Amino acid sequence: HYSFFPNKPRWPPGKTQLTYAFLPENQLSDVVRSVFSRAFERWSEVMPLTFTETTSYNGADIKIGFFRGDHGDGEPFDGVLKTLAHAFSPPSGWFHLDGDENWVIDGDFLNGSPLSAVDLESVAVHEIGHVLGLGHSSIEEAIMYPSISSGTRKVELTNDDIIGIQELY
Ligand code: TQI
Ligand code: ZN
Ligand code: ZN
Repeated sequence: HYSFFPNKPRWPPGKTQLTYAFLPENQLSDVVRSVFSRAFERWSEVMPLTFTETTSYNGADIKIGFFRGDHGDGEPFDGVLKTLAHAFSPPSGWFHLDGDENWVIDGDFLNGSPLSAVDLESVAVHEIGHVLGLGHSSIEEAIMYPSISSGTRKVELTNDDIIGIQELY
């Protein structure tokens, strides 16, 4: 079953369009940016909020960046595996990914993937859930379940994720 953060924080009711931006220093390719765009779309399909990329990092509601080790928010990253990413509850908008992970995009994971492979879209869909105000789910199939096997892909929202976000928005 889905959960929320303490006090059930959410983005303000009047705000139907949220903007997101990437840390300019990361200089992400179109391929990487499209993974995030797809991940946002999965949520916007089932809730009354839309997500638009903007180039203004400081002005964006949701600020996405890849960082290594200690990056100044008291939650240092730890190299390969263990912590992969984190996002803070609304309306913080901070969404950080561990730059030391072996991020995979559209991998098939059938053969030859390193043991440390982490699917970027799977993690993005999960972290966007946190950015929007969802906590963890006890249902193993849910996107918001707090564990995923490395080298696997899990990007489809389940009913549990959908009912949770629709209770919030
Ligand atoms: N990062 C944790 C996570 O996002 C950070 C965290 C722990 C957290 N407790 C929290 C964030 C409570 C918000 C609220 O869950 S992680 C997974 C999964 C992580 C883990 O790097 O461990 C995914 C990031 F679910 F696969 F285990 C993304 Cl998808
Ligand atoms: Zn951080
Ligand atoms: Zn989580």
